[in-house]
Amino acid sequence: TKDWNGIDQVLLRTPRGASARVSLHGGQVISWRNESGEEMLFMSSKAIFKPPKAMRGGIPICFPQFGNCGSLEQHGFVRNKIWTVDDNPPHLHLNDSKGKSSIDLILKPSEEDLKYWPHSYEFRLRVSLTTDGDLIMISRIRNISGKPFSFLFAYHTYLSVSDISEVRIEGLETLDYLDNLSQRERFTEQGDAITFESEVDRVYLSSPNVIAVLDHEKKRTFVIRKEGLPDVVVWNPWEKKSKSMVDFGDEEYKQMLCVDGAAIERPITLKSGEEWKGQLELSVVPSSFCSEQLDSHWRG
Ligand code: TA6
Repeated sequence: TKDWNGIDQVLLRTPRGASARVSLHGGQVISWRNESGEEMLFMSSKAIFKPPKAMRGGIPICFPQFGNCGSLEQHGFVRNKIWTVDDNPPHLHLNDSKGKSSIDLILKPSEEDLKYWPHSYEFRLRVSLTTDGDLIMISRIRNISGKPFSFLFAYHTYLSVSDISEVRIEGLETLDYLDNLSQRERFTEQGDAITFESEVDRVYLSSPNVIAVLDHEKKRTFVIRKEGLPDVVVWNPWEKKSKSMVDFGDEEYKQMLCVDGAAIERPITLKSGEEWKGQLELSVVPSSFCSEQLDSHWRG
């Protein structure tokens, strides 16, 4: 079902009580709860609700730019725009929503927007909850201008974790990464899993389409499955950086980890009329699933 909370948020719910809340401000998923009502995404206690600015948490969408490597505002502008509900999404996509609770949003540039990013596009976002409570986000970006354009993209996903020093990421071993903490210099991951004891801000390149984030204390694993998103951003600001952000509580860095399905190393170029699709699927499984089971169960 979908219930409107006021005019700018929609609550998706499954028959077994899982839920997701989507805000039209930025097309941002701001909550994803399991059947016991536990919140799976981080939202800072100091998040600033100043529509349409993105809030510190949930899943802001970064497009057409990632970071501040370009002429636009940090992470591009779509996360700071008001989206609208797309009542008649193209029929060919309806099979995406079989047995799911879904909302379709759409964003197109205004005349004002075209002044600072002169490319016409249609950005369709479908947010769905499966009957098992998995969260699926499908972005379809179509170039409707007369000429090609290129962009970067990320689902800036703030996962809620119990204690960052007890969290491991599996699936990024041996990959190259760009380190934002050293002028995006390129390194190769040597570890057998990514663990955290200080600020991390990296873009892992050409990653597998299934990543596991293990929360030791909660004995649960986030499984991130992606399509069209070759890179993975891993970010925790740690204590010093988070204290410098007004919308970040002093100790909250311990309860969050950004693991973003992204396309950053190689910009995506669309010819006129072409459409790009980037899909992210988030599930939570008991950590009793050892990696072999993860392999068969999730790596398909
Ligand atoms: O790599 C993730 C990152 O670019 C970090 O450098 C940090 O800036 C984070 O995104 C948050 O960005 P925001 O604009 O949401 O404060």
